[in-house]
Amino acid sequence: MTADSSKNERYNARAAEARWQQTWDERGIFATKNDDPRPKYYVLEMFPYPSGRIHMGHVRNYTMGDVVARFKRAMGNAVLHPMGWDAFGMPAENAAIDRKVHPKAWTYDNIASMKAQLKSMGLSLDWAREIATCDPAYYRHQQKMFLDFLRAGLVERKQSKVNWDPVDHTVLANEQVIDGRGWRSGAVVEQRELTQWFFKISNYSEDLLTALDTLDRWPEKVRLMQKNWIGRSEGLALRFMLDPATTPNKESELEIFTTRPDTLFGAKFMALSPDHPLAQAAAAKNPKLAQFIEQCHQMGTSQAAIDTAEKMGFDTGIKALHPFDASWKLPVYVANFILMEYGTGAIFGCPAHDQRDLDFVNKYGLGNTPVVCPDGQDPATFVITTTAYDGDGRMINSRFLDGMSIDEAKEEVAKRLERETRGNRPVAQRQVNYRLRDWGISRQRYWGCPIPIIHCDKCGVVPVPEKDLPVTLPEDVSFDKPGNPLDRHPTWKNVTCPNCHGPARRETDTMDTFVDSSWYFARFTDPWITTAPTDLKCVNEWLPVDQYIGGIEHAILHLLYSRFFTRAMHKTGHIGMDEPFAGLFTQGMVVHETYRSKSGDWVEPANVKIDGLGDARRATLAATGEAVEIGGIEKMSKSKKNTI
Ligand code: ANZ
Ligand code: ZN
Repeated sequence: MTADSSKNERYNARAAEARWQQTWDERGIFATKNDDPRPKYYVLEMFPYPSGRIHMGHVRNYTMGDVVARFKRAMGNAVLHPMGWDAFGMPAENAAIDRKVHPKAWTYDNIASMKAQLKSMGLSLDWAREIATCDPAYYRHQQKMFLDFLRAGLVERKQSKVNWDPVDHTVLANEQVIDGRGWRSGAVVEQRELTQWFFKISNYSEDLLTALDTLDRWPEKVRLMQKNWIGRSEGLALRFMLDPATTPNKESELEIFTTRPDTLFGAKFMALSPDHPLAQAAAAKNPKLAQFIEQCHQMGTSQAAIDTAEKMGFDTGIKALHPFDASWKLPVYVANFILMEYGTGAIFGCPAHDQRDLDFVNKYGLGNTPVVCPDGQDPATFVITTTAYDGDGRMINSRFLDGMSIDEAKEEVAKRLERETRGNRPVAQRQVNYRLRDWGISRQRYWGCPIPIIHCDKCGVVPVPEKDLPVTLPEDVSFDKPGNPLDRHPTWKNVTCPNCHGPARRETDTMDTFVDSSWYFARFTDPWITTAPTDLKCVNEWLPVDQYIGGIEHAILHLLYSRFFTRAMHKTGHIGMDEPFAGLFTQGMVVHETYRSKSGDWVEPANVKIDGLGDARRATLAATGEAVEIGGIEKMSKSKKNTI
């Protein structure tokens, strides 16, 4: 082939693709009709946050979905392949603070440029269905569903300990705290007590767990992650008697939760969460204990913080009586590794068979007695020193349980204590506990969906009447101070109570942006309907999504929230099924090196100049020559700016 002919035959992408893309647009060939009689196929990629420019992670994700869409179209399906924008969230506010642009202007500018980029990829998307979650035409329906969920008992307002991100000045859900740090800011999260709105996802703990078995086109790994997150435990709630002579206010009993009632004869101590009422009562009379509790509060209460912190306790002087031997007294400690939010916030500690308990007794010199002996070990010589034994075996040192298997011993203890009553109630009851907590959705931020609630001094919490929806965000807001601009706005929050017509205040918290993404896949099936969030016929014909594609980082957050939201929509009549995604593919993560300037700010790869190789590799700011620190290779993300 001569140089000339190769030039002539070469595919001119710039000319050819633009021409064909324009033709596709003009003919609307990727627009999908809801009344198309062919078999329906819904392929969806997780919609992007409009951060400004698409990155390689987007390219990978949307290409995969596009291949599936084109294949299914070629196979004769009516294919739904829509695109939209997960458009609320903090980066827009941060841009407003840093660059004095309005979050709305910033977001819509970004949408325009990213849309142009996606279009230049030639993706076969139905742009007629485009939605942006920051559009009142979208979020009005979300407000309507919030009110429907409230009426259905799926929303609750309660005071609770929350994860407070001191950098982003907002509350984070448990799922958004990773290793004790805010998922976006990376700041160490603090604990605060606030009144918040919660979605009662825990109503569905069992259902969300068992239905995982039906998701046979989901990666096993994601199902396992959700299973562990839901964290079902079968155990016993057991009321220990207390020696009233030792308690602050003559308290006479303490209820604990255990998954190992078989180990009761190995008990060495009891432990209370620092937030347990009995701990609080004791602290009121003991300043040293109060000080210890204060110290515990400074440590994060995320699981990771608790698991890694050194075990610490404070002996309250209170004594508990062993349920099978009232002459056997156990010291009651307040301990930093007991969570108030799980079980009853109190435990009995069996150090031989639980590592946390063993670390604890080894520190406070309380000793241990093994009560489960592994097969093949001589019970006479079996000892535990620094590693607890949590495996199988036969019961030893356990009176009437000796010789039984663990399961037999659990059953025997449960049977005996269930039969026994104190104050007309059984001493013990079988109980199933879940680690899954309700989803706190209140955020003290501007750029989110307003929570449609009015607070009246006379009437309390009053839902905004449906005829007044949407509650829209005011546009004249200032970002010159930290905190929530809605709260500072001179007039927005002042309203009349829909109930008594007296003066009242709007709720100024907005919804977690994960609410926005919990139902957008349903809205795509008919994004035009104004009278309801969904058209029931359309949504039930298209859903569940046949093939959903996105990052594994959403294995718990978005995918669990969406499964909950679909159930809640089902209950309130907005959809006819429980599971939104029949097939799930989690694409691998696109990664890149990270860079930080001297001042600690993340620097985009495009602004970095690299010299040298191997150990001699050095990075500088291309513009100024200032040295830049080369960090780890991490998932491309807007927060670390390591995107190309
Ligand atoms: C005695 C015992 C002996 C336990 C033993 C374990 C091993 P999962 O499986 O996670 O549900 N626990 C109960 N409530 C707690 C709380 N609020 N904070 C911290 N720990 C708590 O584990 C349940 C076990 O975790 C319970 O069983 C309890 O310790 C502890 F050899 O009781 B166990
Ligand atoms: Zn009122």
